[in-house]
Amino acid sequence: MRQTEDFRSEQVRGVICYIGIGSNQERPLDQCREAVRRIADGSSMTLLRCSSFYRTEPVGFVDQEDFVNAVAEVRTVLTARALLQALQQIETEMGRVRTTRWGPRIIDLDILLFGQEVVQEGDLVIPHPELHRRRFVLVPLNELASYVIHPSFGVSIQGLMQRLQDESRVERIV
Ligand code: PH2
Ligand code: MG
Ligand code: MG
Repeated sequence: MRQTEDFRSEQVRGVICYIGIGSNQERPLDQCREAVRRIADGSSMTLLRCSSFYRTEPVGFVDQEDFVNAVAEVRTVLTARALLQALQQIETEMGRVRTTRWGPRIIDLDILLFGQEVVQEGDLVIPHPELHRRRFVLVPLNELASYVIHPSFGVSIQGLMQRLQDESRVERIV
């Protein structure tokens, strides 16, 4: 019994989350890799897996460079709010300056899913409100989490992929 509890406390504690990673400035692939490295090195979360990296057509504000996008799977004991702060700290340390919404960025780290939690608190909305509409999110997320259920829609990621209308370009690079 003791062994089981040790195992639970060390290995099973925390929530599995999916983080969207994006960049379209200053060697975007390197920026995305650097973000993954910082996620893995920090003490506040454990990197479990990372998707492939994709070159993607800009969505929303289209007159900007292509993005590189990926998704990281992490386990964390942080609350969703504290995870947001940890990710914003990485963005700031990597030189992110907040300018136009949907405009160019050196790094963007978005909480896509936080276990099965649904959060609606102004600046913190989980699942990410655009997740189901964006090919550049769903393609890498589907690599890691095709059977995971979107907690607001009750549909798997694979199911969202099948319903996806966005036809923008998403090409696997590595
Ligand atoms: N992020 C945005 C707006 N548009 N387009 C692509 N392809 N990839 C992104 O990460 C992205 C975007 C705002 O966060
Ligand atoms: Mg974003
Ligand atoms: Mg963001």
